[in-house]
Amino acid sequence: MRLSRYFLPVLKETPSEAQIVSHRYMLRAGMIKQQSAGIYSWLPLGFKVLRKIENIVHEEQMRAGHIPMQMPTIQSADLWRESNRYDGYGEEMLRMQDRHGRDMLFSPTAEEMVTDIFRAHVNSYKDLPLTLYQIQWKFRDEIRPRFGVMRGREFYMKDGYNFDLTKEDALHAYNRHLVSYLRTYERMGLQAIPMRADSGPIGGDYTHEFLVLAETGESEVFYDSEVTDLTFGDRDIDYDNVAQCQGVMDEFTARYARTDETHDAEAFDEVPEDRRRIARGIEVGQIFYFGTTYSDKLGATVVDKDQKQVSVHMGSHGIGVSRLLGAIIEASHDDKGIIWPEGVTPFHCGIVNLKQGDEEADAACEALYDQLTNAGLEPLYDDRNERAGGKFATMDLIGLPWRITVGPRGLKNGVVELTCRRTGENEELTPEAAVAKVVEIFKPHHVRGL
Ligand code: P5A
Repeated sequence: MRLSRYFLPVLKETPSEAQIVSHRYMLRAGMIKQQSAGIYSWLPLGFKVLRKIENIVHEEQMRAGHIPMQMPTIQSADLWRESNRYDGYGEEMLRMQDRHGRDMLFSPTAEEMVTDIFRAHVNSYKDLPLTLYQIQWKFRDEIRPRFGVMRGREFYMKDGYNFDLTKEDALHAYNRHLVSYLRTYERMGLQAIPMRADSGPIGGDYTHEFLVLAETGESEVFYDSEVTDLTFGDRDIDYDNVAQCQGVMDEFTARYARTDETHDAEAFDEVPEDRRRIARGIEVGQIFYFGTTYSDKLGATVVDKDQKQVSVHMGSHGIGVSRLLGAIIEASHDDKGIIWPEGVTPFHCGIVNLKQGDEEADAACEALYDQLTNAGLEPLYDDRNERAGGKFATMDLIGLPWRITVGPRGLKNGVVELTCRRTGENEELTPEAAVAKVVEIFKPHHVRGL
């Protein structure tokens, strides 16, 4: 993309309504625009990162054997009356009527609807196990929407639902989700710690939240500092392998890590004092096992091997896709702007032309642009007639992890400059070597299209 042709409405001033850094930078970098409280337009740069995150979530869900689909945002109240959640959900549910006076609602989650699909089409244990998921807009009329996309009213969520014959099978699905979530967050450059949590309006007594540690997080968390040493890394996971998934689950949840809702001061005291931590965290996902709660109420049964009708065991699993943008920025920024991890960066590499209009500099930038593009990367070429300082400030603000700077002086010596946004380190390289290095850096971060 050439910046002169892009739509990147960066703001010079820091918007006064934004209280936390991720919200400030998302507004300043022209990623989002608020349209109503907690409701945002996703401008091109923000939309690009949203799609990158979404694609990683899809890849990891499909790798775990889960099946993508899409359900509507507007649902009938009757389905929610069947599960007894229509009245109980309270003010957070946005309710409306259609022209025939039928009660409708904007889906805050989709346990009921997916169970309705299941009961209409699945009759036999032979069709299990089954996990369906979607990435879809949700609406919750939060009492206090704040911090930009962090607590929105309209937000983008991956929601998945497993259907299993037995509790054991459903607990395997739970573990499988835990494993796939760890891998998902790590690909985004995040450490998200699974913590024992409270199930809230989703129900059930078996649930973990995934928290990214950040001072601006809304949840108070208590944990053994050893949990922060755990990484998922490059493990080869067979998602059908029950023992292997259980092993990862045990390894990651053996140490004390809880949100304030489930905090147990006595148990926490058993953690050695120098490892006890009280901090804040951003909830970027939550997984639930709730057994037959919904399948009993909605009549989602299958015949088992003995031809008996049994309710299926279920769980649901959510990732806050739009919230993740905020979480990533909270975890990765400096005083100049965002620092995108390679896995989610909107463009892979910036190209800054120090002397627009200089024949050689222009030609060198065009060549770099073509070579990076041909290698399957997306460069952002700042081809505007602007001062170098302004170009650097924009690149730093929008957070591209790598930048190639091209100027007549370097070109005389046959070199350009490659700069790492995170460390600030500069390296003089031939244009070919700079391209080769950037291509190499992004090899492990390739996100396939869908
Ligand atoms: C699991 C999927 C559920 O709704 N039903 C389907 C279950 N879980 S949850 O914990 O309530 O939400 C899942 C994740 O969505 C994000 N989230 C939000 N993001 C932005 N703004 C909000 N108002 C908001 N509410 C929830 C969180 O990341 C949460 O973990």
